[in-house]
Amino acid sequence: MTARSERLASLDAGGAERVHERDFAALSERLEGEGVSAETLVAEVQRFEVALPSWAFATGGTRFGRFSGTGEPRTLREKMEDAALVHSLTGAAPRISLHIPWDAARDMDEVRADARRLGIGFDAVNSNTFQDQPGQPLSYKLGSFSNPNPAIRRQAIEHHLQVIEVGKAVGSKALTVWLADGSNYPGQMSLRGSFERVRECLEEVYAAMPDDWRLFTEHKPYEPAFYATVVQDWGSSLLLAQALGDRAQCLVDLGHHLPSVNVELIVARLLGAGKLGGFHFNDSKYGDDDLTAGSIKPYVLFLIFHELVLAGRERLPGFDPAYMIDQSHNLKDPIEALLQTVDQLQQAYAKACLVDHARLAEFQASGDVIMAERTLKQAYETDVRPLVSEARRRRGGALDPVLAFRASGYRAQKTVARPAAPPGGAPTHL
Ligand code: RM4
Ligand code: MN
Ligand code: MN
Repeated sequence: MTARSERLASLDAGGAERVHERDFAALSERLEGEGVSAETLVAEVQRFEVALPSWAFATGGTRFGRFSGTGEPRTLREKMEDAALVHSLTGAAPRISLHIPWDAARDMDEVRADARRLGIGFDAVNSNTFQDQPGQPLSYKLGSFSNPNPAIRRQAIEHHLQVIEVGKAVGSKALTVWLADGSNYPGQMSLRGSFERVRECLEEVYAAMPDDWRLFTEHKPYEPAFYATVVQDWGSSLLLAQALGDRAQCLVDLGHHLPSVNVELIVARLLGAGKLGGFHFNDSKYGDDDLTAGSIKPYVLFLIFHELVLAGRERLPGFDPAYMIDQSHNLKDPIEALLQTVDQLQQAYAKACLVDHARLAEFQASGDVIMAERTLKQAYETDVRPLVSEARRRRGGALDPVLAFRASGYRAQKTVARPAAPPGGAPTHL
């Protein structure tokens, strides 16, 4: 633990508040000295919101194994309870993103009533043609939208139409499509034909969406396809979004890039094209590792937010990114990992808000490389934790959500209330 959180942990609630207030006052004074209003920044951080993935509340796994924790949610209602808790502690995660059919429910009225009672809403709905479901007539083993068999493509389209119906029922405003389609060996699949078929199917899905919805296409370089993935990169994703129309945009999952790819540059390109739809936040060292956002490359996360804050301040046409988390919690308590993630995102966002854009533009124009870089570092190296804690507090959240969660006894209580699901019974992130 850092000194600050150690201090907060060792104090009673009143003591922690006092330490926080002192830290916040000191930071505010420092910022005011630099001509920055702490109040304005707190208000900006208070407006930051991110959606929680329903599939991240149970322990994830790898193809080698899964080591589940206790008290994990077994039903959509239980996942929504956990989501509501994350929102109450952070004040920044008011919506859950559903994955169909993992979250398919018989009674949508009940789902809506649960959400109302818990005070949460619904974000983008996600389709799934990367697995075969029990009783499904045709297999996606060799692709869904890209499959040369029209009956398989039809089945995949029908699935997406059902996902849209679920989304309509809960009040979603977007559909995220990630396809596992691809091939493992040269010659297995027509490289051009497969892409054309994906585009054609997506056109039909796009046409079926309500007018106020957006469609997000999500690229990924490899896995499960190990030779050629149909929507493998942001270029493919952009081609699709451009072919579909104004309400189709690209979703950037931070882990869906090969090592050393410049993700903030991709974000800038998509922003420039008016096609940046949103994010799946996570972090990675090697591939689609789905680790906690900011855990491996916090500076990259900041640089991405810098592009976003800049685009927002410049009022770039069509700028309305959907912020979502996509993580797999194999080792950490899923709720703790999500609390940590939201905090990391709030910090990266707050730091990006601190960048002096006017000075940066001057240094860029005069070719002062060092001072331009220092302008970014100046913001990045500011300890914004008191500011983020204050924003959380004003939205009814906790100063330190992870510590508050541990003190609450929630997991122990759920361990009793939610005995382990039978094997294969609990849908989860793979
Ligand atoms: C994929 C991709 C999708 C997510 C699935 C579970 O790798 O990131 O967004 O829906 O995992
Ligand atoms: Mn994703
Ligand atoms: Mn992924």
